[in-house]
Amino acid sequence: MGDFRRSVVYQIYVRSFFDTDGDGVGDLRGVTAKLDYLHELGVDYLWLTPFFRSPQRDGGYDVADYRAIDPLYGSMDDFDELVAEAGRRGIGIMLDMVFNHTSTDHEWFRRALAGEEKYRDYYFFREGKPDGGAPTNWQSKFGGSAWEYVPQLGMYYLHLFDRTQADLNWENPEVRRELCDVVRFWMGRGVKGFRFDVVNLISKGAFEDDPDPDGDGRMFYTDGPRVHEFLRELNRESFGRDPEIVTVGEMSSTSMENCFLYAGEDSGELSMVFSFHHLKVDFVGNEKWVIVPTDFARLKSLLFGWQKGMAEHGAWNAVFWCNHDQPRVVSRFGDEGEYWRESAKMLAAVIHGLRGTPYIYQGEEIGMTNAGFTRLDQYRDVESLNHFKILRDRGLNEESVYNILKVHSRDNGRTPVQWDGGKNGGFTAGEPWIEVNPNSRIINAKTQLRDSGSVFSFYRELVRLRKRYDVFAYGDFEPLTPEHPHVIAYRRCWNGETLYCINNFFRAETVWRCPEGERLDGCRVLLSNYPSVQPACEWTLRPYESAILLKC
Ligand code: TEU
Repeated sequence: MGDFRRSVVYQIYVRSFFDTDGDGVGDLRGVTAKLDYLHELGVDYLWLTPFFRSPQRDGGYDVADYRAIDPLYGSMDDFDELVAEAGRRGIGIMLDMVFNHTSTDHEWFRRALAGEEKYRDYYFFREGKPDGGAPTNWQSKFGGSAWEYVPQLGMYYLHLFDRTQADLNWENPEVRRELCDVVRFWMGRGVKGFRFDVVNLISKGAFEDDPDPDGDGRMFYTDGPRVHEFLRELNRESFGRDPEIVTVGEMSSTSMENCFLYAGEDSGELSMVFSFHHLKVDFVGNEKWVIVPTDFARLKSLLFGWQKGMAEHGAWNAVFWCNHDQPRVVSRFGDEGEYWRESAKMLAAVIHGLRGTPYIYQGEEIGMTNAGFTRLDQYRDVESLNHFKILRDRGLNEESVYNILKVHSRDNGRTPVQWDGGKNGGFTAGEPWIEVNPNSRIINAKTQLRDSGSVFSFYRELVRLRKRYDVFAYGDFEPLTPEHPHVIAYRRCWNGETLYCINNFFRAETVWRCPEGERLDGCRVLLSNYPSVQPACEWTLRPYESAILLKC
C-alpha cells in the first residue's frame, strides 16, 4: 500500500473467487481464506466487485442497498474480518461503487414508483414523445431502448444498462450527498480505496435524439457537461479527506483529454482511470458482437498514444488486459495451445512494464482461458443472454451466435478460479453457479505455486520487480519501433535506470532491430519467458518471446 504508482491491484469477482459455504457462490470468507495466496503474489490492494444487497440481475452491479452485504456473500462481520486480516498482510481493500445507477429494487426507486416526489427526482423520469414513444432514441448498453415505461406513472425512466438498473440523477444535490455518505460509511470501516463504476456517464446533458443513425445516445452523456465538477465535489466531500485513499474511475468510451482531468495529478478528481480503447481492437467500431481479427497496429498505437499522452500531462493510467467484463487475455491475444505459457507471460510483461498501476484480474496470474461454452444454458450474463436474442432476431443462425458469444461473452472472464485439479477446480464443494472450465485439471493455482517456471511465478516476479526498481513506477515512456508489425517494444528511464520491455506478440519468429541510438549491451535480463535470452541489436525473437532488460 502507500504510493499507488508503486502498487499492484488485484481484482476479485467475489462470486467466482472461492466459496466457503458450499452454496456454489464465492463469498467474503473465501477472500479471507485466500489472503496468504494473494500475499504471496505480492499485491497491495484488492478491488472487490460489488457484494452489496442486490437482486443480482447484473452480478451485483444492480445495488439495492449500498450499506448492506448481500447474504449470498456473507455478513458485515465477515467483511470486518477481511479488512483486518488483509490489513495485517499490508493489503488494502478497494470497494466498487456503482453510482451511475441503482437497482430498481433500491428503496429510493421503490419510493419513486410509489409516487414520492422527492425520490422521483433521484432518477430521470420523463414523458414520452407526443406519439407515446420513448423520450429519446438512446439505446441501453445491454441492448434495446434505454427507456422503460412505467404505466402507473405514465412516464419513462432512463437506464443506460439493464432495465433494472435505473440511472441516478446527479443534478440533484440530495443524490450527490447520499452518495458521499456511502463513501464515508465505507471509509469508516477501514476501506483503502474505491473503484467508481462507469463514472464518466453520471452527467447526462441534454435529452435529445442521437442524430447519428448508428448512434446510441452516448455523445450526450459520455464525459458529460458537469462530470468534472461532480467528481471534484465527491472527492472533496468524501475520499479526498483521507490522502491515503486510492481511487480509480471506470471510463466508458472516454476521451484522453477528459482523462487528463479525471486522473491529473492536481485536478482533485481521481488517482487513475481505466480506459478501454485498446480493448476494442477486435470490434468493428463500438460493435463487439462480431468476429474480426485483432488489429495489432491499432492496439499498439492506442497503448502507446495513451502512455505518451497521459505521461505528458502528468495523468495516471490503470493498466490492464482483463476484468470481469472482458474475455481472458491469453485466449484473446495469446495462444491457448502450444504457447499458452509463453504467451500468457508475454502479455503480463507488456502490461507490467507500462507506466501506470497494473491490475491483475483473478485467474489471470495462472493463465486462465475463456469458458469454452457451447450451449445457451451455460451462460449466465444478462448482456450475453440479451444479445443471444438480439443477434438471432437480426437473422444470424444459432451457430454463428454461439461462435460470437464464445469469443466476446463476459462470462469468459467469470468462470470460477481454478485453485486445484480436483472437483470444481477446488472452487466449491457444492454446485458452482457457473461451470468451471474443465481445463482446471491442468491450469490451476496449486500446481503453479510450486513451479518456478509457472505463469504465477512470472506474475509474482513482475510484482516484485516493481517494488525493487523505481523505474517501473516513475520512469517516463518512450515507444520503440512503433511501426514493427509484430513487436511491442518500449523504453522507460528514471534516475539512472533504463528499462527495456521487448515482446513478440505473435506465434511466428520475428526479427527486431534495435533503433539507432539505443544500446542493449550492458543490459541485464531482469525477466523473460524463455530460459536463455540473448539481447542483441538484431534480435530474432522466438514465438511470443518477451524480455525485460535493465541498465543502471
Ligand atoms: O461496465 C461498464 C461497461 O460499459 C462495460 O464494460 C460493459 O460491460 C460493456 O460495455 C458491455 O459490452 C461496468 C461494470 O464493469 C459491468 O460489469 C456492469 O455490468 C456495468 O458497469 C453496469 O454497472
